[in-house]
Amino acid sequence: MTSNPTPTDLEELQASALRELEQAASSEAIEQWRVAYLGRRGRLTQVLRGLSSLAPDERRTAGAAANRVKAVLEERLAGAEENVRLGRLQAIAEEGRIDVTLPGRHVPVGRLHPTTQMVREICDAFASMGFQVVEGPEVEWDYYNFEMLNIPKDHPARDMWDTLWIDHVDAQGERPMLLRTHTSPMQVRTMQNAEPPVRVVVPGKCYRYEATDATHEWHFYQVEGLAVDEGITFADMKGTLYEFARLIFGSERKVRFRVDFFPFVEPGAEMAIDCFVCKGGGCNVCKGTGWIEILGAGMVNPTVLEGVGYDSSRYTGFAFGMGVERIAMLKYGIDDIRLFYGNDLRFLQQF
Ligand code: FA5
Repeated sequence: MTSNPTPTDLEELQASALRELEQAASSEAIEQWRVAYLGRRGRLTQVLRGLSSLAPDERRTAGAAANRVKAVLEERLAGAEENVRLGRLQAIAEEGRIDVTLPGRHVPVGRLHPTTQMVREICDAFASMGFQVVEGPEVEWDYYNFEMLNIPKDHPARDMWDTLWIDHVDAQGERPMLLRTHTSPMQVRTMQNAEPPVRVVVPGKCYRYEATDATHEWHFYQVEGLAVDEGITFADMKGTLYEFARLIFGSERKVRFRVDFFPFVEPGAEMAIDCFVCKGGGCNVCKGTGWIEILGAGMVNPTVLEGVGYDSSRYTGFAFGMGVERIAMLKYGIDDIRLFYGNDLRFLQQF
């Protein structure tokens, strides 16, 4: 059928083409069919080429008929390609089908680290008494960590805090930068930035160049407290800390204050609670004494107040500092501080 196609020839060509297309189930088969009929050497293309040898009248009629066939074939080709595409999508959907009747998969939910929980509990207790929560830098200047806290260079009191120094040397050849050994530098920073009345608690991480054991870590958390105003007395400090101990350890707790020394307070004290395991009778937890020390405290030293520009004849205040992990150990009966940072889920999941 290279020339002179009759209408019957074209009808047959169309019929056989459509029959074959119906059998073509894959995109490869469809492509083969396209090449066989509509490709450059395809059967219909040849018919169209043959038209040029016809007389003009015949060419017009046969040409129109052949173009109609071409349009039909092209349309059905597009339809067949679309069907294959839809079939493929359907298969993918079937494969990834969601069975809504299956039981759900367990999604493990994280929780706050016990230290974080304890920090929040302690801060909440003081917030309920009107203290504001503030935070400060862990990399600190010697100036704030020691000097402004009434601990000048070469003072023996510096030995109370084994310090990790930062490798930064100033013009005098000294190392003025360190990892803060306590949260007390925030007493100074807070007072420098505010006029009394001041009531803040400062949770944060501290570092010490210390060998670790069951009660000592080289990094641990403290919560600092500071209250400065006109007329604040030692009795205010005792009342505040007593209330704190009862909020954290229960309303039955008794509290004991004994004298202690910190250069930035005068007088200084340590506070202990009666042992909640033996109720004061003496046991392992309290090492037979009936009391457990929980924090250092005292009236802010007038030297520190004057250092930040406060008038120490007008203002007085108290400050305190406690170890967060130690409080959590007491509260939950944990016997080794190293458990907090051992990354052992069996320990952490208990909180
Ligand atoms: C201080 O650090 C003072 N800044 C506290 C203070 C503040 C006193 C304000 C007066 C006024 P001390 O070195 O005792 O004091 O530490 C306070 C608490 O931090 C300790 O009672 C303990 O609970 C905790 N602590 C100290 N060293 C470690 C350590 N290596 N590991 C874990 N906790 C520690």
